[in-house]
Amino acid sequence: MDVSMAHLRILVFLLISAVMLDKTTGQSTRSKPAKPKKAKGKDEGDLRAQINKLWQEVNSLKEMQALQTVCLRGTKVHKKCYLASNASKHFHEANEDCIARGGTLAIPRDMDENNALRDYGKKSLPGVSDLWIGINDMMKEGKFVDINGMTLNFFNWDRSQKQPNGGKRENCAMLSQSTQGKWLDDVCRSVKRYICEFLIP
Ligand SMILES: [Ca+2]
Repeated sequence: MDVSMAHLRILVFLLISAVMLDKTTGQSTRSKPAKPKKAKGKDEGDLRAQINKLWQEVNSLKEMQALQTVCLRGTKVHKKCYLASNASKHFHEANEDCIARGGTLAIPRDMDENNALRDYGKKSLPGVSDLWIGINDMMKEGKFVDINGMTLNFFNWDRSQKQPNGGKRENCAMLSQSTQGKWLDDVCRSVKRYICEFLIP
């Protein structure tokens, strides 16, 4: 946090300096004999390119800072930030809310992530059992994929309850505290709490 804040300040300073320099050179060229047009155009182009590059860096640092802020409130696991929702929503609304914040519904990709998500859910949403995760079989019954339609390599269904067992009626997956983090399918229009995940660069 401190490091990127410092970076941000330096970059903003450089940016202001570059703009000032642009003004000064702009003024001084007036008093001097006019340079050939082509060269002046090139200088301006270079300066503009440099300013654009600085802006890009400022923006990417801002993004990183935003993610770190998310993680200050949420929790950081491996290369992900988890942040619990404040409200209960339908599966689609829940995912749209996560996307609007720059993430997606949490998708546990292996047992470590699943356990981390379960533990974070227990801590941040006490008393809440069921959480939407970014997994569904809306496109093809029985073929569960992630929120982007990509194939999954990890599943954690509650086989003791023969999950998923909802057929065409239940196409969205949830992680349940009452089954120690195992997954169950449910009706996508039912309303649940959820956790968003954000990938950290
Ligand atoms: Ca289904």
